Amino acid sequence: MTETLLVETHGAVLLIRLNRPAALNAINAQLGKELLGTLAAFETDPKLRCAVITGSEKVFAAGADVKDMVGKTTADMLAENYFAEFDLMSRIRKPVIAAVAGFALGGGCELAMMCDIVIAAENAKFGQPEITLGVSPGMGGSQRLTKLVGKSKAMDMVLTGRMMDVVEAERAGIVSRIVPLAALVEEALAAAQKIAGMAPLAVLANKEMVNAAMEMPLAQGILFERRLFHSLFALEDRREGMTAFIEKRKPVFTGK
Ligand code: CO8
Repeated sequence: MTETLLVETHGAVLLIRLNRPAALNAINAQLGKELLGTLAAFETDPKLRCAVITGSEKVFAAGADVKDMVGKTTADMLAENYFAEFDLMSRIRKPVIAAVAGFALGGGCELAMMCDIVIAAENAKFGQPEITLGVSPGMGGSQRLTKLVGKSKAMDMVLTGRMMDVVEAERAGIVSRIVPLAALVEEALAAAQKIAGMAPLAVLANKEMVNAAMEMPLAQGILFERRLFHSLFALEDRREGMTAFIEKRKPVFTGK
């Protein structure tokens, strides 16, 4: 538990709840620091295999904290390298799931898109409304949204600032599954537990190769995938997984 987060451990799964209700979970410097610190500790804790980031039933996060930013100058933003530390999200090797209910706007939408899987409740709404404030996305929104939904829809979102409901967000590729609001955290935890039960090094490799698809030309990506696939044959867990399948039993993975 920190001032801006509620943190629980569920076996090998870390559940992080953004908790600034009075500001609709707006991301200020403190929340950013505490969230990234918690995720950095998650990454190095061998007992933890998967993380879930969620908000409240009303809001995932309503963006970067406008009250924090309103008085800043360009010199302040450059000197602080404002929110550049969120690059950590691209370097985390373990899977992180966003469980989104309510508003995921601006930096909140960008935070969700930094996660590996977005599971959303029926009331989830996604948007990049920064244009209405006279600014632009600043935590990767113009880039990740465009890769996820294509140019026309990304332009529509970024230039009009309109929100997508969850059905549109799922159809467009931001959301992986829609679940009832009351079951959101439970479903996200179940997905995380499922991942946490897989061979850990294979999980890292699978995440790495899907991410490579976002960055690499196809031929290089396919070669990268094949080489990683080949390398998994060095692992005891690979032999165990295949042997257990043939012996019709559950595999016992050791992370080796
Ligand atoms: N920042 C600060 N405070 C906020 C924010 C925010 N982003 N969003 C809501 N709040 C506060 C409100 O000011 C209000 O506080 P108070 O009670 O003191 O007046 C409280 O939360 C409740 O908000 P509302 O009364 O507005 O609640 P509603 O239910 O009527 O509306 C909305 C909910 C639709 C979510 C509405 O609050 C809203 O539109 N919020 C702003 C959304 C927005 O514009 N987000 C983008 C912010 S900019 C951004 O994210 C840039 C990211 C990149 C930065 C990286 C830099 C490098």
